[in-house]
Amino acid sequence: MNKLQLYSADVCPFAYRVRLCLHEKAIEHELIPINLDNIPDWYYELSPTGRAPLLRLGEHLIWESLVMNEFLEDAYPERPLLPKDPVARAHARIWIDYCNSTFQPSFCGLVFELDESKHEAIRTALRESLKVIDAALAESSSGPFWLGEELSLVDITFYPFFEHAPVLARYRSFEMPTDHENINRWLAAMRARRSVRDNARDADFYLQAYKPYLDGTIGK
Ligand SMILES: N[C@@H](CCC(=O)N[C@@H](CS)C(=O)NCC(=O)O)C(=O)O
Repeated sequence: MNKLQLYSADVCPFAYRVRLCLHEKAIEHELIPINLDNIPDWYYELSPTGRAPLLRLGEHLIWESLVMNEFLEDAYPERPLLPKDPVARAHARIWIDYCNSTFQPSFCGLVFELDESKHEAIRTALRESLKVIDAALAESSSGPFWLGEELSLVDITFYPFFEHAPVLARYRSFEMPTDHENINRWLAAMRARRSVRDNARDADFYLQAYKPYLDGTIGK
C-alpha cells in the first residue's frame, strides 16, 4: 500500500478523530497541515469538499471523518477499534450516528450560531444530549470507555468535541455540567490515553483559534 497522507488541521475536531484513529492503530502516515483560515487553492482543487480532513492513498481520496475511520478499520484490522460481534458493532455505530446527528450539531451549532436569540434553545439541546451520553456511559459498567475496557471508534468520534468545551464556556456561556460522573470518568480515561496525550491541544489554543470567529471579527 502507498503511504497514507492526512490533510489535517489541529483545530478541526473531525480531523482529530482521524488522527486518533491513525495513532491507535499505529498506522504510518504523513500529516499535511491545512490552514483553515486561508485554505490554499491547490487544496480546493484536490479535495472534493474543500474541507478538512482528507485522506489520500496514492491516487485514492477518502473524505468524511467517520468514513475515513471506517476505512482505516477495514484496511488495518490488526488493532481493531470496533467489536467483532455484529450486534455490538451495530450498537457502536448507533452511538457514532448519535454523535453526528445529535450531539455534534448542537455542539457546533452553539459555537457557530451568531444569532444570540437562538443560543438558549441550543444550550438546552446540548444539555439534553450530555444527559443521554452520561446515561449511556453509566451502562458501560466495566468502563472506562464507551464499550467497556477497550477504546473504540465511539470514544474517538465523541472525544474531540469535549476538548473544545472551553470555547463554549468563554464565548457561549455554556459550562459543561460537573455532575455527570460517567462523562468525567470517561474523560479522565481519554485524557490519559497516549493517542490523546500526543495530539491534545490546551484551552488557550482553542480560545485563540476560535477568537476571530466568535468575537465578531469574522462572520458579522
Ligand atoms: N462532515 C465532515 C466535516 C468536515 C468539516 O466541517 N471540516 C471543517 C473544519 S473542522 C472545514 O474544513 N471547514 C472549512 C470549510 O468548510 O470551508 C467530516 O466529518 O469530515
